[in-house]
Amino acid sequence: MTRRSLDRETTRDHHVTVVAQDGGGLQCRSAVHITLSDVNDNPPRFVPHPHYNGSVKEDASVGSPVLRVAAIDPDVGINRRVRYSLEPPHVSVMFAVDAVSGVITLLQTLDREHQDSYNLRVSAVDQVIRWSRRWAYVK
Ligand SMILES: [Ca+2]
Ligand SMILES: [Ca+2]
Repeated sequence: MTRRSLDRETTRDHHVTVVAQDGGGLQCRSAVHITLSDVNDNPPRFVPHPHYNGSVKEDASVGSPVLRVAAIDPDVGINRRVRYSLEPPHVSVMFAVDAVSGVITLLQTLDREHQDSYNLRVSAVDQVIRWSRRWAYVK
């Protein structure tokens, strides 16, 4: 039993001393080391902020990187492994995001006179719970 809630991301290891005492006042002590295991209690968070602006020349070749989005998650293991995807209805035939790296690339040739900006919404998911949805703007 704890007197207050525990947070692995704040303090992972706790050292406590357990004292056993008999009716005559004799006692012994034991040092106990407790390591907290992780639970998925933190969402991914885009850094440095959830809004990105990118630019790409209209003569860029297919496959060119446009920008990279990045989200961090303070949990450990699978609870911090972030995957990226484009969110409907912003799934685009013009751009794709790499699920692991967060790099947004060009899928088709551009024509600025036809369309000069695109808005994309990228989600970051920590593989357990869909926690965080953020926007990335690509122009
Ligand atoms: Ca997490
Ligand atoms: Ca955690």
